[in-house]
Amino acid sequence: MDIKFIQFQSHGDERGSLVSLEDNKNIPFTIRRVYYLFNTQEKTRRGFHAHKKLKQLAVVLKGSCRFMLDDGKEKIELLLDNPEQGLYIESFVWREMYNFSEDCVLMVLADSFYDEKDYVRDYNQFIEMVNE
Ligand code: T46
Repeated sequence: MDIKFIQFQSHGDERGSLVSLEDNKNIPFTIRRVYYLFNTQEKTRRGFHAHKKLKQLAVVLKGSCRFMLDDGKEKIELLLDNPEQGLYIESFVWREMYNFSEDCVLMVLADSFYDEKDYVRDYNQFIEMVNE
């Protein structure tokens, strides 16, 4: 599986760091939605779905968490712990998130509004769909 991390330019000086995210510039789509996960529990595993069309970019603003990405052929585990980079997640990739640090704030940029019909929440159905 081709894993794409996007490295952001960080404007850092003695006052701190600043990262700017812009539609179709350093973000490879038009941003229609932003959501973030926080107060996550270390032992909790979330996700367990793929999307039919949605493309997203996940950025850990604080702390860390792990992602397991599965395209139906290969499973890859990744650590997100750097607010200067984003993990690009295309459609038809099963994802699970876990090992959240206590202070984890995970922001996700999405190219569409929330639509439950875009979710594939059954793993067997996901495998059937990717093999079609
Ligand atoms: C994804 C991973 C990384 C909304 O009402 N609006 C929204 O924009 C989102 C994302 C969720 N919701 C509701 C739906 C559920 O009742 O919030 C609740 C929790 O959502 P979910 O169980 O889907 O959360 P995760 O952490 O399993 O998955 C989320 C995103 O849904 C998903 O697209 O890729 O984060």
